[in-house]
Amino acid sequence: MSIPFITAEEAASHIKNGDNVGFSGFTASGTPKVVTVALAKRAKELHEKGEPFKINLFTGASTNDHVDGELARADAIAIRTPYQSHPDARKLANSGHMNYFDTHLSHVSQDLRYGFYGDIDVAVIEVTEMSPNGELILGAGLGMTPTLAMMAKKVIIEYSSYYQTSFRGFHDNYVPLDPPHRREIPIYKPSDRIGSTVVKVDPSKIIGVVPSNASESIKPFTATDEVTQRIGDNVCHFLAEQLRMGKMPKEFLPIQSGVGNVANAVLYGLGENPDIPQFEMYTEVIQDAVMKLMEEGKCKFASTCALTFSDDAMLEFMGNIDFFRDKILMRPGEISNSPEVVRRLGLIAMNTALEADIFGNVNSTHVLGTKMMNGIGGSGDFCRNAYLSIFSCPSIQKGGKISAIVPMVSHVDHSEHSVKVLVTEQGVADLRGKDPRQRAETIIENCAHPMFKELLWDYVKLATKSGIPHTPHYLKAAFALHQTFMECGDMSQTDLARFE
Ligand code: 0RQ
Repeated sequence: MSIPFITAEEAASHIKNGDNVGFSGFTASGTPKVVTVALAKRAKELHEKGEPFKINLFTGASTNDHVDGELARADAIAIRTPYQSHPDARKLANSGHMNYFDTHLSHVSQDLRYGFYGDIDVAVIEVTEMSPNGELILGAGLGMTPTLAMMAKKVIIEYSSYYQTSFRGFHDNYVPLDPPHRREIPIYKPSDRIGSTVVKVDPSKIIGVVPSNASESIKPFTATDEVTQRIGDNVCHFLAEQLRMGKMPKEFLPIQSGVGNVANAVLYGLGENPDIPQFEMYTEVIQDAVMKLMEEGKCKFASTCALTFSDDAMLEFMGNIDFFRDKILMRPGEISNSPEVVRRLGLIAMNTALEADIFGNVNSTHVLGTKMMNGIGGSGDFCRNAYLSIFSCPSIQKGGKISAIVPMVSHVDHSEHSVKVLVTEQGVADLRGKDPRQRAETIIENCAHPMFKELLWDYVKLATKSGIPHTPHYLKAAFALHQTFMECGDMSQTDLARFE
């Protein structure tokens, strides 16, 4: 059968108020770029006429301005999961205008197949190639696409001509059977291929094909500053020391790294450190730094869900694509982040905290316990199951008005039971084998900023006096630093004496 080319507007007209809509991609990469813009325009027009129009938006992870930005500004999102990082979507979530539930990225595809969130009415999928029998070659990010293609009642294809070179062969599409029939995911090393290079979709479900030539619009990273650089150096020295001490196999272990400037700095640091051997990655996104590490021979292979390259780096990648063909596999998020595989491979997982408490609990998502930043993303998938789970952050924020090390985190994403190592620009706290009091000591001494050390020790003393010494907490004062920040905008003004 022949599949028609249609306009973005026509495609958008097939999406109805209240529909569950799934989008391809992971981070900005591989997400649709034109249908969503037409959809946002339609939503605005309907709203002007007084008609309701909101969709429930399911994606692999965060998206780009074309999806979260456009649809949030049009107030066209009722329910959103599993992750967003766009300022307009964040605003909508925090103002109560969008029901955002923040969930582990590895869970969403299976939650959809289990029927937890209802049917997928429409899937919008960016492809770089397709055949009339419905075989799709995806682009720079997979996310949940294989599950969406399988479940969706209707499919809209965005055919991207931006990529001048073929992505054929980079994808490893695999959908596990669901319980009680699930078997092991047969990945025993990052480069094991288990699935198909194509996603198959029933052509009778395809409404039409919309042409697009937009890039991913990913900006290059800001240059590493002193704090980020010191965090990166601390992580690298720690890992080199672990190798020297024999606490890690001499072959080293595959690396997972979150997104952002700290992650980039750590990766560059690993590249420059002569004590770190060549390594592989089993991760959810690879950023610009990884491309350089591959070219230098330091990173031998990367399994990922997306190529989250800045536009400049993507052009460089496309220019040299054959070099990378046997060095990268892109997989769906439930495989790139599979807890089963993460545990088997024994990853070094490196993710980012907003704040950590003196016992090692980590908050990666909620500012002051209530304001959603982005979401847990894949950090939980990796942290809980890694060989070594490392969290890093600057020790202070907002010019020292906020300490990232606090007596008790205002929201828990990663608990003290999973977090093994904490790193700030001040130093490294190795929490393994330490009881809560010992953890408090090493975190305060090694990770807290000098301007907050005394305050944190005063809290421990107060808590030890007034409570059970195993985990020294004094609940009346546990959020005193947060409370003071809310009252006067500066945690360092906290007066613990009033709790004596
Ligand atoms: O504010 O934007 O006004 O300057 O938070 O903080 O230090 O610039 O760090 O951009 O790397 O983001 C945890 C949010 C860190 C991110 C988080 C303020 C700070 C600044 C950003 P401004 P930084 P980053 C991969 C794995 C969770 C998910 C995850 C994240 C802004 O890394 O979302 O790891 N991680 N996923 O000033 C108040 C504090 C603060 C604070 C920072 N304690 N209180 N404000 N800020 N700490 C992703 C995927 O899964 C795809």
